[in-house]
Amino acid sequence: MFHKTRWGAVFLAPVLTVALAATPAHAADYERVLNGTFDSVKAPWWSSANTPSTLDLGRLCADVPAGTVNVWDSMIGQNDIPLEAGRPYTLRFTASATRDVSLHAVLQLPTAPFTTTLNKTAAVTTTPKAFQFTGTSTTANLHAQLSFQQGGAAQPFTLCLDDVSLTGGAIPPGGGRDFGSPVRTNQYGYAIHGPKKASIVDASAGPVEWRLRDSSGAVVKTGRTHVQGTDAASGDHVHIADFSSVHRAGTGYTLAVGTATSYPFAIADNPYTALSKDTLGYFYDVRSGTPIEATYAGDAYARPAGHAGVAPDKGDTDVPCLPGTCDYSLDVQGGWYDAGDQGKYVVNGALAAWQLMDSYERSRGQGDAAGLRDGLLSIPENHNGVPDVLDESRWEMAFLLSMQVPAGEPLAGMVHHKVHDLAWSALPTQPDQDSQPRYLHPPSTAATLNLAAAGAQCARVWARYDSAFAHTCLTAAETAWKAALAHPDVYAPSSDSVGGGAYADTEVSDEFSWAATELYAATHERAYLSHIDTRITSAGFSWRDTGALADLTVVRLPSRFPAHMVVAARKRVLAVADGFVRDERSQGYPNPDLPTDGAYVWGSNSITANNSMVIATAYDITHRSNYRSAALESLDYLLGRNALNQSFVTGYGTQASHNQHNRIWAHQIDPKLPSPPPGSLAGGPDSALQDPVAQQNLVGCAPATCYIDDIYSYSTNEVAINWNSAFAWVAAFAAAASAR
Ligand code: 9MR
Ligand code: 9MR
Repeated sequence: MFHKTRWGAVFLAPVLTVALAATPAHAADYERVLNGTFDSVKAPWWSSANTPSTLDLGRLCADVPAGTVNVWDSMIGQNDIPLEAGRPYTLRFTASATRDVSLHAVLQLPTAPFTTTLNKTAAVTTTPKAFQFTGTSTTANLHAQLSFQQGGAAQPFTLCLDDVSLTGGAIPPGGGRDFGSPVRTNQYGYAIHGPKKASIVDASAGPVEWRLRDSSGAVVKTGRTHVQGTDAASGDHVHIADFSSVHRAGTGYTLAVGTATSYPFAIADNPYTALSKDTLGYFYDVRSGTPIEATYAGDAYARPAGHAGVAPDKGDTDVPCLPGTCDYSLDVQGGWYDAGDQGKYVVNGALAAWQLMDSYERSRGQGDAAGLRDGLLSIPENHNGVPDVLDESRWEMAFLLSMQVPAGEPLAGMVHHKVHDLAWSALPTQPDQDSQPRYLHPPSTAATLNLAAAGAQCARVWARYDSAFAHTCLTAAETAWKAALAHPDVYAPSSDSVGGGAYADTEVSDEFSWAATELYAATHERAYLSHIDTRITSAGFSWRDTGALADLTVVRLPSRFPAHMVVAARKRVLAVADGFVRDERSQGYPNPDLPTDGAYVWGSNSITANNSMVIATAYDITHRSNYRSAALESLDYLLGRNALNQSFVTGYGTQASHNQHNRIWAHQIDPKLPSPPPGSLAGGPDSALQDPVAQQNLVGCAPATCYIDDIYSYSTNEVAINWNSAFAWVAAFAAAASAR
């Protein structure tokens, strides 16, 4: 907000009071607009496609076209404004234009019934003027839209806005949240022969009594809490109740402390069998390039093939490179849609496929192969004699292979980083209705190495079922490896995030090490050994940091690596797992992720699951029960025993996430659409508040509570294949480990 015109003159804006409201009854002037001063960024402001806008001297200036019909045909706006019913709101802004125009300031719901709080006309001149309007909201809604509308102009002009402010409402930003009962449990179920604990928010310095009730309300067990103390991530003072000694199966159990009662939960023989199926079943529902059939997915999730080349979608059948980056196009049909968007990305896609294949390799190695058998999942391939989890991962693997640069082209053997829409599509958009052009984005060393890693693993797991496919995978992996050695520093830029995510990574020594490990396991070629130089650490792993996967692969396949490597890797995995167990036990809620800086990141639930996978691997190595307990208990966190009293898994728990950011299952926006399928994991708390809904509603949140089950909160509440793969791995482990 520099008081400076486009032409350089500095002046003080005269305040023109157009309408004066009675002073609101409440004293606080809560600001409801984000970034109204346009000091350094435009977001989250947007403008119509025909009305390009830019920051100019600390203002937002837009070129308004002539010849449009309706006033709303040319707009500048901001979404996700929270409104409370019966409250007055005051809008203030400064505006100027290159000629005298009338501007409509509108505060309303952006979709039917377009409930309007304020719709006023401002006479804008070439001299910046301050305007003030008021209106009273008749609706409570987190997603109102503030817009400045100027369609219908006879002549084009430039409009500049500054110092936009909307004040009103009684709920302070980030306030008014109620997490319900202080007694937090796994809202789904505990295994009969597993740990059964609850976390209770209670200020008492000494133990308090808890009572476990069955579905009839009869008290079946009582005990006293252990005082855990103040939980740093949430600020809650937490007690823990341990009712592990209860071994009677049943549904509708509740735990009571004082007058507070938990949500109901089950104690069951193996509650994780169903969870395991659903978390793996998720991947069929996100398949691209094939109709999702009701027979397998159920009526609610059936849909036509996405990006198959049937109008209006352009199809992933013949996708060109971003203009100027290559001369060919590729058939990149198939694969899984990444997340709430319908991009397909090699880096995390390879990790997700790897994690499913690893789950299979784990089950074989542990003699649990029956758990991940053919016929387990409801997918078209469930009677082909191949374990379904391999069939499902192959759907992605085939896509990953198709992303490799063909022989004879520059960068042959490298792998395209991603394919996605030109611009972000609207919510909702069904994949067969996506009319946007899609492009291949340039290859990256990271994508190339991740294909090498997953491809080598693919060669191993498919050798016994389909040697031709195994051979294809190995050839692609070896080709990719050589290409990466020749082009070791081709990085995907973080700026490439329009219409799709960036998945940027400028440190690929970890990808080299992981790929070398997988390739050595597949080929026994000594040359790879010298490239294996990463170790698992307490930082765990993610799509960006894959170094730890080298150790996990060595531990998975002890017969394929030199004994000294296996011994060392096992030792490190146990040490890191011990740390994660300590982290889980030291907190009020059983999260094996305890960030050193206290911050929860985008997709934090996947870190919880990945760390749990490390703990589970320690169990597989040692069969020590504390690892099994800790892995099972980490599921309590994801299923509701947390600071939000919220299960992050659709369909699993009374208070369960069901509005995840997604264009296919956008029930929150269109009631005719379903919520995400059961077993969909939400990203989870992200204390950096990286979307407008989080910024509007979570201000001041304790890190572990920076989450909102709202479809527009993509930074806390999206789904993603590499998150569900982590969760599916742990769920499959839990199903197998509870069966013992
Ligand atoms: O869907 C959102 C889109 O409407 C916004 O314009 C965009 C701005 O960054 O962010 C959203 O897009 C998310 C997308 O759906 C996939 N997940 C992460 C994206 C944000 O990084
Ligand atoms: O999972 C990714 C997370 O680690 C990043 O912080 C975030 C922002 O770059 O992007 C996440 O990945 C998103 C991707 O970029 C686009 N599709 C949706 C993914 C999940 O939100």
